[in-house]
Amino acid sequence: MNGYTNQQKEKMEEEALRKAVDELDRASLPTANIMVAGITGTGKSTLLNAVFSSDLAATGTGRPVTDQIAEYDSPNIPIHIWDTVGLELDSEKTKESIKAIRDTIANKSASDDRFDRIHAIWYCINSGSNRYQGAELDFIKNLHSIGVPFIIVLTQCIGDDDEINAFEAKIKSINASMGMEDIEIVQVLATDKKTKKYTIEAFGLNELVDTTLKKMPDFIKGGFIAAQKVSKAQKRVQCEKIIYSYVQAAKEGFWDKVPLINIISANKRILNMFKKIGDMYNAQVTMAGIERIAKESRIDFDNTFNGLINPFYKSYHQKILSLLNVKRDEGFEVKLNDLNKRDRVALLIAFYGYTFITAIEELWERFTEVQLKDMDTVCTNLIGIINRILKEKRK
Ligand SMILES: Nc1nc2c(ncn2[C@@H]2O[C@H](COP(=O)(O)OP(=O)(O)OP(=O)(O)O)[C@@H](O)[C@H]2O)c(=O)[nH]1
Ligand SMILES: [Mg+2]
Repeated sequence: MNGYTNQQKEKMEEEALRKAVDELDRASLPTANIMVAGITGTGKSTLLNAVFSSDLAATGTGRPVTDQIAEYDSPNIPIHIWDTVGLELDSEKTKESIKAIRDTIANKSASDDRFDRIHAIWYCINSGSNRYQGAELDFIKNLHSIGVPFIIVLTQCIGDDDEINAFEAKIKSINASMGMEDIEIVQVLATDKKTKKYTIEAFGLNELVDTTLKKMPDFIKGGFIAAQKVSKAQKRVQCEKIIYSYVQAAKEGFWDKVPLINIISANKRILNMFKKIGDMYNAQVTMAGIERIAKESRIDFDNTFNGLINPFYKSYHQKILSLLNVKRDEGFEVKLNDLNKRDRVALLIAFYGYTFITAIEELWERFTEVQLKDMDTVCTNLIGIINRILKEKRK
């Protein structure tokens, strides 16, 4: 930056930092595109209802692109589903269907806009079918060649373990012989299976979510994690990432460098961070709701901020540090003494970020999907939980 005065340089730096944090605030969740394919009755709809919000498949706006594909989405959930319709694989008609499906997905996946592509394919095969050949195998080969992350879901796993494992091994070896060793296979029972004598509990959904995330491109993961309702662990990991991006911005000195931007602006950023965390748990809470929570709860940014340097609050301080200690290995260093303004803002953000995650996790576990869609219920209960957590921390 030659030819600029120091003052100009500083101003430009400020501008760049301000942009970066604004970007952080604005970034909304990307919508993940998932294709679910497989022959009729394998359990695609059952699987979708178990992984995503239950109203998605039932009330989603199904806009068939072709007669062979149904689309589902929802205004509240950052996911878009492509589901094959009535695939039989034996008939002549199916050959045309397969071509149409393949072309649709391939066209999307050639899109310049990476957000518009299909980000993962779940191909469902009934675990009891013991069939991996002929037209279906051709179809899989065809879909796989598009180059989208591909997972075979062995559905309705209620049969003999050894038989299912043998079937999986057979699929693996056939895939390997055809250059498709990158295909992951996950065994799933999407909903409990009740028989007269006993119930087999659902399993495998967590593994399906984890495997999908392992293969899915990074830029889309946030949307998928928010949309799925299976893995709380993945939601927490994602929320910690959100907190650390705000903490990082604070540590880089955003609040130091921008004149007149003080603790009040930091507070607003923290509210934005809460909103992002809320979105990750699919709790319908607007910015107005977040503001209500901040106002009506014991959340007190200014006092906490001042408490971070006041020796009187040493024990409080200690609690915040122990909260953050877990993260020290990942490079988040906090010095007890000599806390400058940046570090204090960083601590403030982390402290309330963790408080909010803990509160919303509790809400998410206790409440039904329907309850989580009611903003008043969400806000009122979050206020209660946050107050309890803050009271416990202050003891
Ligand atoms: N208990 C239990 N039943 C399942 C599961 N998956 C599928 N089923 C049963 O299999 C039937 C068919 O499942 P669907 O989810 O409708 O299958 P689909 O692949 O969507 O079928 P099409 O829409 O016709 O292509 C359901 O009525 C369920 O009874 C499962 O994970 N657990
Ligand atoms: Mg279906």
